[in-house]
Amino acid sequence: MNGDQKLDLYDQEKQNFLQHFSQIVKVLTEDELGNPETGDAIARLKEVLEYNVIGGKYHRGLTVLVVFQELVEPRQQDAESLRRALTVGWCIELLQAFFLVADDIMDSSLTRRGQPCWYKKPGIGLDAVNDAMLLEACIYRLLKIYCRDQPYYLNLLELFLQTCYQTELGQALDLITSPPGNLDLSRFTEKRYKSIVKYKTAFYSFYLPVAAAMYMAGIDGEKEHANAKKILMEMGEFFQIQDDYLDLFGDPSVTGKVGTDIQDNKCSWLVVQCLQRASPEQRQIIQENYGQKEEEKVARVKMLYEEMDLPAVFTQYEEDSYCRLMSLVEQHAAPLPRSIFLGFVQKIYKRRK
Ligand code: GPP
Ligand code: MG
Ligand code: MG
Ligand code: MG
Repeated sequence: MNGDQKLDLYDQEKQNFLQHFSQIVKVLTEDELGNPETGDAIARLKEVLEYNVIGGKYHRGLTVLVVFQELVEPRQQDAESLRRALTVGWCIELLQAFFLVADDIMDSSLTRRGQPCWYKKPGIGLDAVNDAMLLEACIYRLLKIYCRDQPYYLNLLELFLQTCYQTELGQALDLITSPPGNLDLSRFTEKRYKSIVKYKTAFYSFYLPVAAAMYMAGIDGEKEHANAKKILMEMGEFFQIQDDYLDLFGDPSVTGKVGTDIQDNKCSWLVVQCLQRASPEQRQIIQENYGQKEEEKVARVKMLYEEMDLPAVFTQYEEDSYCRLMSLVEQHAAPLPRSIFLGFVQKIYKRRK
């Protein structure tokens, strides 16, 4: 099966995946909604789920389902097993919602998925911190309800816990490399950049969904996981570089979010590339304008990036990265079918959101 057919598989499964969400909400809320002690909190949880888990691309969650179906023989794909794969897919979407609600507070973002960030809603504010933690707790409630009798239950638990830890380390690196009001351009190195994105994005967005499906299919060997990880981490780095590019050069009506990386003093791929190529005068422009909220200063940085042809540098990087990924898939996909990785690549390459 080639990448194009796989693209269809994601599209085909999307309706099925989305339809399962109402069951997820039901399982997480129905027993307690009428409880006189916690009923009000559960009603709040329902609202949090409906606002924050829906509206994205669902690539991570769908990947669990698609990869599971590719790894398990059709006759072993009974209704129960498929329901568990759908649920674990939703657990990854819950994890993503947990991270995004918290990340938007830390990044002072305004919009997400085309609507106001949850903490920006009237009456929510920093109560969103607790809502993020509730989203996280739901992951483990679902895993217990659906998977506790499965032989892979402990592997899944450890995988989710470990991935949370890695992502939180990555977020810590992201934050300490961008202290507000304290610009130090020597921090923005390629090396630091790679560590940040490996930890904050690649583990949870790429390794996690494929690894979860592998465990569910009974594939738990270290070698198999290390091979898959090698490809998926490279994809994760590529994906975050796109995210950084789109933060400034994407269309907010398509991405659903307005960029804040320049204002937030972020160690973005763009600023790292800019500094690698900048003349002393150009470096001075960054020194004077980066990491501040004034619109003119942000516009000056964007103008410099354009003068330095960074959009073309990005396009070239995208081509090179695609070739590198294809060769990694050739070398490291086995024993998994290549189509697993190719389908995922097709979903992200040349994306605009
Ligand atoms: C993406 O960074 C990384 C995350 C969303 C992980 C957050 C992790 C936590 C532990 C909270 P980003 O800020 O560039 O994403 P976006 O552009 O979507 O805001
Ligand atoms: Mg962030
Ligand atoms: Mg952010
Ligand atoms: Mg971003």
